[in-house]
Amino acid sequence: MKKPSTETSTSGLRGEYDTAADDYTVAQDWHGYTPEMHERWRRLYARQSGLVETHACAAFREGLARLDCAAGIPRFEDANAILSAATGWRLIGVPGFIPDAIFFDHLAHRRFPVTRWLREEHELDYLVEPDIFHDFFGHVPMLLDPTIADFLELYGQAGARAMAMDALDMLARIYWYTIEFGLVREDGGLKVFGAGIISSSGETHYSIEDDTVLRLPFEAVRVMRTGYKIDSFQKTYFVLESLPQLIEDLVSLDFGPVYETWRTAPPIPAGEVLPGETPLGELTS
Ligand code: HBI
Ligand code: FE
Repeated sequence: MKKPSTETSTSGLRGEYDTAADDYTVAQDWHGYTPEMHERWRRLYARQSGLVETHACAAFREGLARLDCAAGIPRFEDANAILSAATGWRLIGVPGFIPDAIFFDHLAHRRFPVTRWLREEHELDYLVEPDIFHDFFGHVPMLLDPTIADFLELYGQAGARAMAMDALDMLARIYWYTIEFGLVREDGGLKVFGAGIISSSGETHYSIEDDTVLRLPFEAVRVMRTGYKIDSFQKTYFVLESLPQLIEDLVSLDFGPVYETWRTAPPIPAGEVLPGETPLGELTS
């Protein structure tokens, strides 16, 4: 497969698609990170970890604590020792966003692609592409949760069929509204488990605390029909009753007919409530 061409970067670590293997993996080269990069990681970590205590679900808080990665950019091999014992997952270094088919194949084999480079100083608050802070801080804690560990493998397995049925957009929305921007009800309140939220301080506050935010109960087909925003805070969040609901709802779903019915229909715009739907009220604890 032809690899996408990439722009040259200033860090010297960014977007090394030319040197990646056929499965898009690259060595982490942990010794290549500069003291400035480790210091930037510490600042990003310090800023987000306070919010984690108050706004993230228990699985995220526990996972992050187990990873013990406050002091600097973590080594994948250290995380892999913890992950392999806990859930059998393994981190692999990648140069950034990788093709869908390859991304799915890694997940189906319990390999989680983590971008190796760290955002620049002027991008601390916002980045459109994944970097190591988003991928590691945002995603890896949840890989220690048995439910999310199993779910991501199932998601990877589902990829080939979705692509064959020309319904990738529908499957991708499941990932987007859970793994990236998912909320879960916990102890009567609302907590964050999505990596896209928890790696952004603004969106963490917004998704949980803002009274005007549209929050709907998680319902797999509704999620698969809902378009999403990539350049602003989400206009709709879906709330799981518990993390296991994710697996329970999706293993019992026959994706084929759902894809067949909805794949050519225009998506429900983010932020829209359908007749008969009841948005969740204030759940903040
Ligand atoms: N590659 N590195 C990386 N990270 C992602 O989250 C990712 C990807 N490639 C494809 C992809 N996500 C999604 O488009 C699929 O979930 C559909
Ligand atoms: Fe992500």
